[in-house]
Amino acid sequence: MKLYRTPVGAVIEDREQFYRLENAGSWDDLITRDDLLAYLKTVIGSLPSGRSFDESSVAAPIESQEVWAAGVTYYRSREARKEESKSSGGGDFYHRVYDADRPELFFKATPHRVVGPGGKVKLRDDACWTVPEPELALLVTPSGKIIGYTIGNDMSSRDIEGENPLYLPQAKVYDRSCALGPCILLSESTLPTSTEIRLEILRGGKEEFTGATTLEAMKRAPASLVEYLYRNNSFPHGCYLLTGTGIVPPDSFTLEAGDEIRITITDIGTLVNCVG
Ligand code: DO4
Ligand code: MG
Repeated sequence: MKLYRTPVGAVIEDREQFYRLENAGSWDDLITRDDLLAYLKTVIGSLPSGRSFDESSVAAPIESQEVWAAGVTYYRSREARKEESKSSGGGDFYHRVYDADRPELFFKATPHRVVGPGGKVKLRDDACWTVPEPELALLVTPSGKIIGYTIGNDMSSRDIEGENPLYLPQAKVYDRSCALGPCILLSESTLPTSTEIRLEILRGGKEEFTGATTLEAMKRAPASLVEYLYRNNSFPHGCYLLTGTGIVPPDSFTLEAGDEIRITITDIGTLVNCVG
């Protein structure tokens, strides 16, 4: 079952039928429920359904949630980080965190820094090397339960991050530095390791970069990332946790204004954003 946020309320997709959820309270009320999937299964029977809905109106699936992110959870990310920070002496940090019990977790965005499907992600004007990071995003309730999954883009300024690891918040957190959507895939079980994450970047309508990975290549379990994030830390509205990137374009690549970024994750869908 999938859940979309639209200007007219939540829309449920179930077996190719769409249901508009009325009088369900706020988006926050809905997505902080530990029993959200079971709840929607019970109410869906009484809702009118249709075979389509206006997908162009879909918003980012966020109201008051913080967005956090994990880093260096894939070997490919470890290697990219080592390379970009070798002249600053930072390479060793990434090597160590990849092998450590404690993951790298960092604050990524507040809701106003997040764009939804079709929204424009931004390049910092003081950065010259920026890439999208296509990541599986976990939806976690206030109690720490993972109730769903969406697609996240952890936009990253690699020159700022590479200059000094202490600049990470500036490389990662700025207006429109994060995209989420298009929907929440609600599931009580973990996603299969065969789940594919695919990144396509189009420039002038032509493919400039494409790459793919699967969850099998992720070094850490989503539940373990959440367990660390929730240690001594509370999330009254729940949160999103991006689980790290396993796809990094070659070092010669940087995003340009007008590029189209398409991120597809099996069973969730495709998140499309332009750079602007
Ligand atoms: O350590 C820097 C950030 C890494 C990151 O965002 C990722 O691996 O996805
Ligand atoms: Mg990342």
